[in-house]
Amino acid sequence: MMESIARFTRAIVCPPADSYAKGLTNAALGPPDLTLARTQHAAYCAALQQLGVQLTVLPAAPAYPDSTFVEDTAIVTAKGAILCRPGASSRAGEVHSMHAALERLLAHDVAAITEPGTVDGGDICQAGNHFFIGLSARTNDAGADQLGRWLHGKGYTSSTISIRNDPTLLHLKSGLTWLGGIQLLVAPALAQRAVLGNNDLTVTAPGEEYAANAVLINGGVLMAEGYPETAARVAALGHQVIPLAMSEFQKMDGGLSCLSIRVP
Ligand code: CIR
Repeated sequence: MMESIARFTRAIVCPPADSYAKGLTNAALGPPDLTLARTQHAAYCAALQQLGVQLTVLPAAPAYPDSTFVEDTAIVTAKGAILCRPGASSRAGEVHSMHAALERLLAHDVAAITEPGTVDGGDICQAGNHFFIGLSARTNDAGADQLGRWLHGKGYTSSTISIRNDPTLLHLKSGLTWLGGIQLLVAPALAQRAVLGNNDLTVTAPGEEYAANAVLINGGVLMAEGYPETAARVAALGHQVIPLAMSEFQKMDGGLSCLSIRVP
């Protein structure tokens, strides 16, 4: 039986650093406006707080331009946490500050993906007691194997989905969000995947693929603003949609889920 809700007490975030525009991107949407990115980040943090989430704010890290995308550095579950080993070499060092934060916050030990494995947290979609693990340019087979074994040891199940042939998806969660129970929000690129077949799929509206990355948290669904048809589809499922401006993160290939690690 799947857990049908996503409840979190805390979230870890990290504001964009001065070097933010030097991060990795294929988006071709132009350089981000740092001031606006910080304003959007602050609104994201405020939305989490309004949902009853207590924030742990890591100091901005100029040595790591992509460090605001904290989600890629760890996976935190109700039964333990595991540090990722990001697939982009420029991001490898981001795990150190996350490790220290998790050691401070969590009662249990923090495991780690080890060489030769690589895993980006953006490729990992928790759906109740099941985890979808994306195989991508960032998450390799060895990393997926390590993570799968760790999850199974905790009593979770997992399955893999390759997105390696899909240039529209950086990470699995760029195109996939759990909406509770057997509800999934998906980009069209994932709508025909057999591994998702036992679920109820809500597909993003044409031209609104970016809206597939959303966050179900404490009775709300954070969604990128500007995708009205998809927001209406999610609201029609009975969800409270909370729209947030994301333009400056989209320019750096980031989405809503990337900006926090949610802690049960
Ligand atoms: C990167 O390419 O790693 C960053 N510019 C964007 C990471 C987005 N993270 C995510 O989807 N989980």
